[in-house]
Amino acid sequence: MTTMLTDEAATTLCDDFMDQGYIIIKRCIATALLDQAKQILTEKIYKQFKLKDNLVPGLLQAQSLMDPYDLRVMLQKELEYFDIPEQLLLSPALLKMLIHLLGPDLERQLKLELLVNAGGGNDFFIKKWHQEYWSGSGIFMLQVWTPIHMPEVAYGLELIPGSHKWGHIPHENRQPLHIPEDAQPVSMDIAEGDTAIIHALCLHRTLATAGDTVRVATLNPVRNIYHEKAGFEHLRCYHPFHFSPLSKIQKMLGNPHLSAFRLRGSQRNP
Ligand SMILES: O=C(O)CCC(=O)C(=O)O
Ligand SMILES: [Fe+2]
Repeated sequence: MTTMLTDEAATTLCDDFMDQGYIIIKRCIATALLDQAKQILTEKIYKQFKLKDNLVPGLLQAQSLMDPYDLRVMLQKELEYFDIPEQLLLSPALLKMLIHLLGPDLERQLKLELLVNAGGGNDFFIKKWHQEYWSGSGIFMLQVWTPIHMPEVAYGLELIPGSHKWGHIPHENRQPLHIPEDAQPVSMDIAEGDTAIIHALCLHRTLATAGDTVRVATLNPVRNIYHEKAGFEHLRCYHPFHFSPLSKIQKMLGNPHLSAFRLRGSQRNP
């Protein structure tokens, strides 16, 4: 069962977001949707490699049989094919929060990779402290981070609350040149069914899983369709997934010239 977000709770989360640079929305993703996502990933691994019909052993074996980055891209594409990212983002409490923060005209970034934290020292997957801004996200872009498979012993991300107010942090070779000594990192309190929304300037990093523990998450950057670009978003690929009444009217009018009387007396639907 997902919980509905009251207006009061949404306002509190907005305040927390301003203060901390991230928020966790609890129990906002339906279990059935997460189960569907797990099933899709398991079946893809099975079809591709004829590996065990079980997500975690399948993933662990698959990443030794294929370039681990290509594997993650392939799996995210499979989730895309079944429309999982969009269904996640349209989960009522999450959508409500996105609308509170960005307004109702929303698009999401495409062509990403699935985040699989499966041990190993590869620092491409076990990310060091970073701001998303370093990788081209504008500051009006929100990172929506959703665990799909997350056993209780697994960690989410570690974040530095308030670091989004430090501005663009100088960095070299994907590492901050300096983190203030009094910074107090926290491990995010997140479980399957929850989702995190992170500001593009909030410092965060991966907490590596231990042993055979595997954590799978999907990151879906979201922005307002009409916001000025503040990073290099124009070099990326987007899909609009939610519209305000004004945008719906504009679409109804059919073309940017708003042709006179286009729909007058029309029986056509839509
Ligand atoms: O899920 C992770 O471990 C890292 C996610 C992240 O921060 C990123 O992909 O930018
Ligand atoms: Fe990140």
